Amino acid sequence: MARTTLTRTVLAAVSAASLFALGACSSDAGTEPAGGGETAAADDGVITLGFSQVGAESGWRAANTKSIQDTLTAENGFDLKFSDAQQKQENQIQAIRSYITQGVDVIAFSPVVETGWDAVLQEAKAAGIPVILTDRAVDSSDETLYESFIGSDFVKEGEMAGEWVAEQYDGEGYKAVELQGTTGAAPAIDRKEGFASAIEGTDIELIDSQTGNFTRAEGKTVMEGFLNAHDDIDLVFAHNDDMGLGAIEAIEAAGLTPGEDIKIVTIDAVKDGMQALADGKINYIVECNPLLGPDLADIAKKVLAGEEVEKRIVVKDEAFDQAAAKEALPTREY
Ligand code: GZL
Ligand code: ZN
Repeated sequence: MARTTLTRTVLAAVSAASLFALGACSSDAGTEPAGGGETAAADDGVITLGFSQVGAESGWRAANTKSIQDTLTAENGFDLKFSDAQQKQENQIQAIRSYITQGVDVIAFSPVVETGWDAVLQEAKAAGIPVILTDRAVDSSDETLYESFIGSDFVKEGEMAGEWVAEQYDGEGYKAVELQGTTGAAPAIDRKEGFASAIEGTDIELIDSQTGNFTRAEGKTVMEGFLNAHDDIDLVFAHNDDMGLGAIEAIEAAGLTPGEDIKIVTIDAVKDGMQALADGKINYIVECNPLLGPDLADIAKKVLAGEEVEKRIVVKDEAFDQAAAKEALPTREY
């Protein structure tokens, strides 16, 4: 009795071992090449992409996150690892380091601010993991630290807003205030620069400018401060719709009519902003397209296939006045 049992157990062990050995040798037969980071994805066909998102601070960011999560799906060949940094650079650096440790195939992120990335990007490069920038830029002078940057031209967006303001209001001695985006963020730095250059030479005077950190709540608080400090504000330039919507709340609470007593110009063109524009509470919005998922998926696949990719992919932006907003609203994707 014992013998039979013993025999069966040994046989089972032997066959399992030989199966294992077979398995191992067939993989030595070269079906699984040594494969560094780049080629690993090609083998099992799945691209593991680690994404560090700025946060969830605005309607634009929510639409941007949705575009990335809706596109980088399993059926589209991706295993997406996604983290939200609550607008803190140290959380993004931590997330990128964790993706390096996990050995993902590619890292992508939207840098909350422009500076302070060289060290962690050097670590990704040393680990042989390619990096793709989406939405916001970094100020690294070493362009080998990332494969491509997909995002809008923020200086141009600021210029488009300023040019419309100059066209509409030059010659009326307008006093303007500015709600800036997150301090140190590429869109905040560049939109400010673009707007200022476009109103140069007009009689429009920027009498105050402060960060509202791209959020509705902070935009409202800063606008309340502006209204307390100045009784001659004619126009608000907000770096995004959400801060503009906060400014509307403050202006209405002060008994004034937004879009008339105080004109409002913003950037993003998300649904809530476009609704306020159609309702006449905002006067002009420059679009900043958040639907970057498809471009990111395309660039990631090309990078891992070893194909050349463009260093800079500029996303096209439109602009809307009140009539155009009424037209566009029914079919807006975000
Ligand atoms: C712009 C993006 C900005 C949006 C804001 O591409 O980085 O961040 O304009 C968002 O709404 O918070
Ligand atoms: Zn810059």
